[in-house]
Amino acid sequence: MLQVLAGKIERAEANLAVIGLGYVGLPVACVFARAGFRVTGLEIKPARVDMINAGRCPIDGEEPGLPELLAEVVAARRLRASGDDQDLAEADVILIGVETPVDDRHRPQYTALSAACRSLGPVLKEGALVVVESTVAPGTMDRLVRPLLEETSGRRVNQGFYLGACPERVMPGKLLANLRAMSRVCGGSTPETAGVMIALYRHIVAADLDPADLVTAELVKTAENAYRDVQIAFANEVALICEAAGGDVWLVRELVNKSPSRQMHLPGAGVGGHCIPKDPWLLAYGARDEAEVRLIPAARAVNAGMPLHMAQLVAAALGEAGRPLAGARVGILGYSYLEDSDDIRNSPSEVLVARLRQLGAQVVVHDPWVREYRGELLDRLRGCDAAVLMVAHRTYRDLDLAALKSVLRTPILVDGRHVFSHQGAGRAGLSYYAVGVAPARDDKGL
Ligand code: SAJ
Repeated sequence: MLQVLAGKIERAEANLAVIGLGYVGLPVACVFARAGFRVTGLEIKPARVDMINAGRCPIDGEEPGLPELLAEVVAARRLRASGDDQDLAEADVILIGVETPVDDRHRPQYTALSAACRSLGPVLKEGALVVVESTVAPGTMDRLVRPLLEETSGRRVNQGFYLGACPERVMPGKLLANLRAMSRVCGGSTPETAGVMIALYRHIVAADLDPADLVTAELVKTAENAYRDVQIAFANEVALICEAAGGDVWLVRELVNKSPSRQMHLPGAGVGGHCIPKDPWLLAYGARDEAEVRLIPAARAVNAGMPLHMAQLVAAALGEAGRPLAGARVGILGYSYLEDSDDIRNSPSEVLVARLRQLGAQVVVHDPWVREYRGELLDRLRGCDAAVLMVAHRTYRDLDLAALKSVLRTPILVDGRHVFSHQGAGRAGLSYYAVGVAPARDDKGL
């Protein structure tokens, strides 16, 4: 059966279905449709189904090429969105790209993934290949997806259907580019299944396609993001030590990275987004109760603490100026989680704003990329007692600090992303505080 499927895939004649038409599912549905496959997209939100079938892209933000590609493949009737599970019955290959968040106790929430399996199982075609693209904790394919599909389809894996994990490596703003340019791990329920997955993804991926088993695919994706979180946490911890020890973490980082095979990451105001704050917990969950996991939670705590550290820097700066935080007016520059992005998921600024308000400050927010916070920056910050740089948007790099000083009630600038400098702020008459730079050092101007 698998060889028959392999032939249909080679010839792009296999019927494809994608469950979940979000950041992951929609781009992959479009590029497989462009590659010649007939693709049915299953989406639970009716408004999204209608938008897609009208050829309109439901994803916010700038996604170069995606709106045009979507319109093209819908017009060519190669991609159709549907809310009806029965439309899965004809699919030879089904990709699942639904959300896999963690709850406030950092445990995976597989409601959407389980629902996708339960809706697919009863109509799963004999010999079909099911590939999960969502990021899942190691062990999830074998402990949750396989049994659910076997139970609801009445078929056994590697006999009545085949199973794969091919974790997505998408990045908002580069969805189509990354899909083609980034390598993928094709984890199969058998080595032959991994081979068929490689034949499938070869239609849309120009980079390496690495065969693996299911758990390896799960481990790679969660480990690559946990790696980044731990690296950022190390940089942040060195920043905190520099503040206490009278150092400048940016100078320290520059010199450390001159040492061979050192790549100290960027310290800053926090770690947001849809991947990095979540995937380390998925990796940790894979240890279950067998392996002791200490570094990953510790790194998460360091990074989650950085927005609170920003609140401490603001309080210290106001204290130096003889103004209590309670009742002060604080201006936040940047609300998205990443520079030049409108994505606010897990934004560090959200944590800072809540903390400052909890401590009695009035807070105003500016962000040229986020609809509700757009507007004239200097107008927004007029009368504030501190300006706090949280996101290194390009537009902030050109900010006229003298003009900023002229509208502030108290001339304080707190820099969470090393966009400005002590010298530049000083020339504009601003008191400058920065993550990783000791205030005492500022006085010496070393
Ligand atoms: N951040 C730091 N210091 C750093 C790097 C990032 O504080 O040195 C912060 C950012 O400000 C942001 C958060 O971490 O708040 C995440 O930034 P990110 O650059 O990791 O961007 P993401 O969240 O979009 O991560 C994605 C991930 N890609 C996938 O999951 C497929 C990640 O694996 C990539 O490494 C990352 O893009 C990338 O390299 O750009």
